[in-house]
Amino acid sequence: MVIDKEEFKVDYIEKLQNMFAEDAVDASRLHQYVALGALIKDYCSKSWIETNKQYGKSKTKQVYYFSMEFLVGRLLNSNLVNLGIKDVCEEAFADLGISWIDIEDIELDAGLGNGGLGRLAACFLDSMASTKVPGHGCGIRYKYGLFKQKIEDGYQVEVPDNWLKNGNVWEIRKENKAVEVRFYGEVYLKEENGETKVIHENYQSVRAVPYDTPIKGYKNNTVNTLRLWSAETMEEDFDFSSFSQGNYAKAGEEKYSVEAISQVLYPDDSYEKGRLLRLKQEYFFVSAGMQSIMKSYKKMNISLSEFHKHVAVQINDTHPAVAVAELMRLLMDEQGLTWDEAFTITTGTMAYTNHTIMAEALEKWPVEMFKKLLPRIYMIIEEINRRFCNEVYHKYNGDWNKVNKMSIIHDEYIRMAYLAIVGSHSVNGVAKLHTELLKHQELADFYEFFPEKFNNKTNGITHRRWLLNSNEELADLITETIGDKWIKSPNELNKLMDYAEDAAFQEKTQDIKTNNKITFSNYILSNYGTEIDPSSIFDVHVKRMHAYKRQLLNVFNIMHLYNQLRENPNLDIVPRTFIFGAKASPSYTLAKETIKLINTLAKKINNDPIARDKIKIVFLENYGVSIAEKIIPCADVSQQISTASKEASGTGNMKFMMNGAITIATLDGANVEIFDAVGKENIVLFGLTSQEVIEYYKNRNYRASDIYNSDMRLNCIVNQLVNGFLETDKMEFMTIYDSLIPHNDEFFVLKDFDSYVRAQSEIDSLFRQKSIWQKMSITNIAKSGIFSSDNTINQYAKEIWDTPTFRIKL
Ligand code: 26V
Repeated sequence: MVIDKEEFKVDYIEKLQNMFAEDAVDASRLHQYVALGALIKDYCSKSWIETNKQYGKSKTKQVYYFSMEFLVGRLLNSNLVNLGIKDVCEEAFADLGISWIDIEDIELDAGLGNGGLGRLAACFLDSMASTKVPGHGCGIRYKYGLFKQKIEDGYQVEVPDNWLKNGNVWEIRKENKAVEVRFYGEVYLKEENGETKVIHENYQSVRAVPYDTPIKGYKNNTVNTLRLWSAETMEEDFDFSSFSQGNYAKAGEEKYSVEAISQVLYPDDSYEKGRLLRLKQEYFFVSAGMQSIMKSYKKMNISLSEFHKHVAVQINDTHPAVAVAELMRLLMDEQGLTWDEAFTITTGTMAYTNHTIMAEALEKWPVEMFKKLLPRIYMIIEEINRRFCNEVYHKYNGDWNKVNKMSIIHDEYIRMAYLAIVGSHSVNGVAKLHTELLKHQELADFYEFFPEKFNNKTNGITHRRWLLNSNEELADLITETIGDKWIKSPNELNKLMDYAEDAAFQEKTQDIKTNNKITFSNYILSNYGTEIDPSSIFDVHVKRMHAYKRQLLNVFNIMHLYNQLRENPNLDIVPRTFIFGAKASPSYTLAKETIKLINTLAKKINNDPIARDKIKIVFLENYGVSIAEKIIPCADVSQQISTASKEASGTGNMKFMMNGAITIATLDGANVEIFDAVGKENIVLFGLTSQEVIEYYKNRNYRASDIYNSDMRLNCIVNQLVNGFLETDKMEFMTIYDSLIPHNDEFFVLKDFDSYVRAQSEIDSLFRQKSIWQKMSITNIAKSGIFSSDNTINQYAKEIWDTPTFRIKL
C-alpha cells in the first residue's frame, strides 16, 4: 500500500476524533492503540472484500486449516509491516509525539494455544496469505487464552488470561453468519416417500457466532480470514419464564453452560483426559466451520460431487477429527447424497496432520460419552468403522487380530487418530524423522494398509515475524548485504554463506547480537531486578515444561558446574547466563516441581559470591509469543535437548538458528534436518539416537540406578535434590527424584548426562574462538531459509491441497 506520512497523519487524527473525540496527544495510550488498529483494519478492508469476492467468483480451491489452537501473539507490528507502512507510521507517530514502544506494549497477546501446535497454525496463516494461497483458519474464540503464569516463591501460579478485556481491534463479529450446532437428543431413521430421513429430536442447540480477523499477506493484495467461533445461547432457549418469575439463577443456568464451550482453552498439551467439555469444544467449532463452508460452497452453484475439487480441510492433530463425520452428515442428511458419494468427497477433502507420538496425548473418547453427546455423529463413525473393518478383514484373510488392532472403535473407546486416517486422503508427520516413526512404528499397520496416504511435511516458521520483525537490526544488515529478496524468497538467505568467513560481516553480526543482549539485560534488570552480564553466553531453554523436553538435564549440568565451582572457585569457564522460560500444565506435578527447582537453584546460585559471576540463572515469567520475540534474537545457545524420538519436530529450534544461535541438540525432530542443513561443524550434538532409545524401551534393559551408583557427579546431584542442599523441605523435589530412581528415568536424563556435559564444554571452547563461533552463527542464519513456513506451505499446497496460488487484483 502506498501512503505518505502526511496522509497517514490525517487519517489517523480523523480516526481518533471519530472514535473517541480526542486528539492525538491527549488520547490515552489505549485509545491511541485502538485507533491505530482500526485504521489498519480500514486499510485492509478493500483487499479483504476483494479477496473474498475473487475467491468466490473464480471458484478457486480454498483451504481451511481447522485447529483448536491459534497462538497468534500480537498483530499490530506484523500488520503494519505486511501493509508496507511500518516506517511511515513510526515517523508519523514521532511527529505527533506518540511513543511507538508504549503503543506496541498495549496490545495483549492472543494466546489461544498451548505451544508448538498452535504457533505453527499462526505461522501457516501468515505464510498462506504471503504466498497467495487461498487459505483460512477455523477455530475457537476462547474468552480466556492459555493462563498467565506468575512465579510466587518459586512456584508457578496460574492466573486467568483475560486477553479481551480491552476489546480486540482486529476482529469483526459476523452476526449474520451465525449457525446452529446441535448436541444430545435422540436420532432415528424414518421412511418418507420412499426415502430414508434422519430425524434428530430433543437436541440442545448452541448458537455459534463467528468473529473474523483479516490475515494480511506481506506486500500483496491477499487478505485471508481467521474465523473463530464463539458459543452463545439461542435466543429462543433463554428461559424467560424463570426470568420473569424472578428466578434469575435458573434462567441463567443454560446460558452459562452453553457459553462455557468457548470460555477457556484447555492448558494441557500432553495428556488427554477425556473431558466432556473438550469434546463439546471440538464438535462445536468443527460443526460451525463445516456448515459455514457448505453455505459458501452452495452459493457458488457447483455440483456437490465437485466439493473436494474446491475445498480442502486440514485437520490439525486429531482435535478436529470429527470433521470427517460432520462432513458425511452434511452431505448425506442435509444434501441427500448416498454413503458412497459422501465418503468419496469426504476423504477427498480431508487431510490429517499428526503432531505427536506420545501415547498419552493420543485422543480417545469413551463411546458412552460420545454417543450421548453426538448421537448422529456416533452412528456415522460406527458405519465408517464397520466398512473399514470389513476391508481389513478381507485384505488380511480374516485376521481378527489385525481388525482389532486397527478398529476405530476399540475397547469402548473411539480412537480419533484412526478416524482421521481412514477419513482423509493424506496423513502427514511434521519432520522427516517423525514421519518415519509414524510409518514404521506408531502407525505401521495403517502405513501398510494405506501407503499412498502417508507423507512428510517438515514444519516451518514465518521468517517475517521471527527475523524481519523481531530482529530488525539483523534484518537490515542482511538486506544491506544480499538485497531484500529474502523477505519474499527466504531461500535467498543462503547467499549469506559468502560472508560466513568475512571478518567485517562477522563483526557486524556479533555487534548486533551484543546490542540485542544489552537491551534484554536492561529489560531483565527492570522487570526482575536481576543483573545479567551481556558479555556472558546467553544459553536459552524456552518451551513448554515437559519431562521429555528435559529441562532437568540442563539443570543437572548447571548443578554440576556449580559443584565444580564450589570445589574450585577459579574454574576456567566462560561466564554463562542460563535463561529458562516455560509454562507447566496446571495438573502436571513433575513439571511444576521442575519450575520450582529452577527458581530455587537460581536463588542459591545468583546469590552465591563463588558462583554468581560465572553462572546466572534467569527464569522468565509467563513465556509466550511476545517474550519469545524478545529473547530469541539475544540467544547464543539454543537448547533443543529432548529425548530422541519424542519431539515430533520442534519449531523453536528453527527460530533460534534463524537468529544466529548455535544449537545444542539431540538427533530428534527437525534437529536432524537442521544438522543436515548446517553440517556437523555448525551444531553441537550429543546423546542417544532415537533407535537407541527405542531399543532400550523394547528390551527393557536400561537401569538408571546403575548410572546413579557409578557416576559420582550424578550421585551427588541427585542426592542434592533431597538432602537439604537446596535449603527447601526435603520432600520438595521428591517427584523428580522418584521419576529418576524408583521409576527408572523414562527420558534418559542420567544416561545422556555425560555426553551433554561434554557437549556443553565444547560450546564453552567454541565460544572462546570468536571467528569460528561467528562463522557457525552466520552459517545457521544462511541455512535457515529452508525452514521458512513459506516453503512448508508451498509443499502442502502442491502435494496435499492441490491449491494453485491466486493473485488478487485491485
Ligand atoms: C495435545 C493435547 C492432548 C490432550 C489434551 C489437550 C492437548 C492439546 C494439545 C496437544 C498437542 C500436542 C501435540 C503438540 O503440540 N505437538 C507439537 O507440535 C509441534 C508442531 O508440529 C511440534 O513442533 C512439536 O514437536 C510437537 O510436540
